[in-house]
Amino acid sequence: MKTVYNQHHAGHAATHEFFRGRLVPAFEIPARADYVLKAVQEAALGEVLAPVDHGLAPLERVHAPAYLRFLRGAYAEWRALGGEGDAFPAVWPVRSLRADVEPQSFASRMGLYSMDSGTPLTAGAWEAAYWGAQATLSGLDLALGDERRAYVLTRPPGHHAGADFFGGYCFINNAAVAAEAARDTGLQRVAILDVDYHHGNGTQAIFYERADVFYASLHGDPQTEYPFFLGHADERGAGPGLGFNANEPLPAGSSNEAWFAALERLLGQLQAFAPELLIVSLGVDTYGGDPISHFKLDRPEFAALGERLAAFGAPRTLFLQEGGYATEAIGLNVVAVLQGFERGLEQARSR
Ligand code: Q9C
Ligand code: ZN
Repeated sequence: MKTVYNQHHAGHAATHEFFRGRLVPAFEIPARADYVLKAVQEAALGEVLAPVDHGLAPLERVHAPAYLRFLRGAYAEWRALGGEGDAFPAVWPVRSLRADVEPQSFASRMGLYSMDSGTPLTAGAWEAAYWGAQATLSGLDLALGDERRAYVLTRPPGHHAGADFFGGYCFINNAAVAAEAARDTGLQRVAILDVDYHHGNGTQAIFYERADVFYASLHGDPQTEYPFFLGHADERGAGPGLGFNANEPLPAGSSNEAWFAALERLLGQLQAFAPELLIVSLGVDTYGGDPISHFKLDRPEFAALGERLAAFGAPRTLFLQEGGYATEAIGLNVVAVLQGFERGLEQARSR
C-alpha cells in the first residue's frame, strides 16, 4: 500500500494545551507523524509519496469560505494583537447568543469558529492542515486509480472539524473533503467508517442529512468522553439522510470483544449500503496505552481490524490518519492495521 505523507505537518507544533484549567504538554505533536513514518518505512509498506496540490476548491466543497479565510489569517491576527505563542479561544456564542453575525474582534471570531479551548492554533496550523487536505486528495487519487487503496499520513487530524469550526485538534475535515471529492468524480455511494476513540462530530454533522455519504462510528460514550455533545446511538441521520448515520457509543473501559461486536454491527449496515469507496478515519487512540483514551486494543487487535476491513471487500479503500497519542506506539499500531489489510487482500485473492 502506498502512503501519501504530509511533510508540512511539523510546522504545526503546539507546546501546550489547556486541560483542567492548566496548560499541559500538548498531545497532538509532530513526533506522532515521525514515528508513523518510521514504522511505515521499516515495515516496507510501500512507496511514500508527497502530496500534489489540488488547490482550495475541494476544501470549499466542505468548509464555509469565511471559515477558511479566518483560519488562513488567524495566527497573523493574533500576533498583531500582541498574542504570544499559540492562539486559544476564550468566548463562544452559545445558544441564545448570535452565531449568524461575524463580529469584527479577533477574540470573538476565534470563539465563533471553534468548539473548545483544547486546540492550540499555531503559526503553522493553516499550512499543515491545508497540505493535509492535499495529501488526502492525493491519496484519494491513488484509491480511485489502479492502486485501489492508500494511506494518508498526516496531522493535524480532521474528524472533529465542522463546516465552520475547529476543535478536538482538528482544522480541516479530511474525511469529508475526500468523500465530497469522490462524489464529485461521480461515485454514488461513499462510506466513512470512523474507528478513532472519539466520535467524529464534524464528519457526522457535515453529512447528517445526506443519503450518499454514510457515516458510521464506534467510540467512547459521549456521556463521559470528548466531544461530549454528539455521538449518541439515537443519531441516525435526518431528512433524506435518515438511516445513513450510525453510532456505536461504548463505555470507557470497554473490552475488545465489545469493540469488535460493535464493529460487526456497523459493517453489517455498511455492507447493505454497498459503498463504492470506504474511507477509514483511522485513529489509533483506541490503544490500551493511549494517554487520553480508555479502550484496550493492542497490536493483534489492530491487525485483526485491518484484516476485517479487507474482508469487508469495498472496491476502494482510503485510510486517513486521525488520533493516537501514545506517541512511540502509534507507528506500530497504524502499521499493524495496514499490514493486516494487505494480508487480508492477499488471502481474498488466493481464495
Ligand atoms: N487533555 C482526536 O483524537 N480533549 N481528537 C482531550 C486531554 C480533546 C481528540 C483532553 C481530545 C480530542 C482527533
Ligand atoms: Zn481521537
